[in-house]
Amino acid sequence: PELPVNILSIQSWVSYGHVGNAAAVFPLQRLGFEVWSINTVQFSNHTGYGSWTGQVYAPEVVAEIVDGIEARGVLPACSAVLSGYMGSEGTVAAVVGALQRVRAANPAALYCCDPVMGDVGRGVFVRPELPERIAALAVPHADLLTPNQFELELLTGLEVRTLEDALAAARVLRGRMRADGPGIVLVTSLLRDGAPQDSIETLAVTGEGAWLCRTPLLPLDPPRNGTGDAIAALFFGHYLRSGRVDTALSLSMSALYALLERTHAAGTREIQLIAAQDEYVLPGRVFAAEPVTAGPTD
Ligand code: PXL
Repeated sequence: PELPVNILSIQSWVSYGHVGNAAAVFPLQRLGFEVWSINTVQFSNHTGYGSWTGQVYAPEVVAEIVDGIEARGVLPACSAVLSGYMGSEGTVAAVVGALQRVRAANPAALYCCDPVMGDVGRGVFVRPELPERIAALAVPHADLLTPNQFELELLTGLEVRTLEDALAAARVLRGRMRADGPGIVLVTSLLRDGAPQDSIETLAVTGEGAWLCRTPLLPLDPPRNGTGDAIAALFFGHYLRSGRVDTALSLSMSALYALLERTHAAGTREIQLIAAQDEYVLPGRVFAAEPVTAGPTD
């Protein structure tokens, strides 16, 4: 598509560091997108530090901001909606409400939902009622879903240990997404039986096929909050730019690897989101997205 493309991104904001919109907006802008960000909270820093200051906005603020955008007459020019961590049931409903207003103005608008719920090792870290609400309210409208392996299991109730398990679960999830859309499931942080040690994989599944991108495993400790938010933004952005899932998978994971490698080298708690800017458009080291053929692979 011709740039600039306008993306509505509804996520948290932090002043110091990079999670939520503070992890998603800049990579998307660096890829050439106009980002209309709506912040669901404004905190001093991410919650991984254990303490923070600031406020959670009332869910009604999302609709209020959409009112103002609508009053500019520009809503039909919004071609994509991105959502991430949602702190409450009210936020889930507010995100879906905003999406429906965008779609009323532009039925072709694509929705990428990052179903943030938890992670292997940490378990569910959102309020206990949220997974079911996200599954019921947001998933049916999604064109792209970016669960990690844990969230894929939680959403489907299926155990994911092998590549075949991951493919089967992703296909179950595809069946619950918007039927008129591209139906893309991106499984992140995949650690499966049979994969090489010291690597981590990302799997993209569509109605046309599946692709796997393998990158070297960097230390998972300390946790790099915001990594998932950056992945969803980079993958959605590269998909909107190229219209190709294999290209989007390869470029987004190559960019992500460069970002994490730089962060590891710097030894910082926060991801090096700004310093890695040149990697977003043209990653220095490109990891290929390999088509997944039927049957067990290594
Ligand atoms: O990365 C998800 C996220 C979103 N919003 C806030 C967070 C985090 C993760 O730490 O703290 C406020």
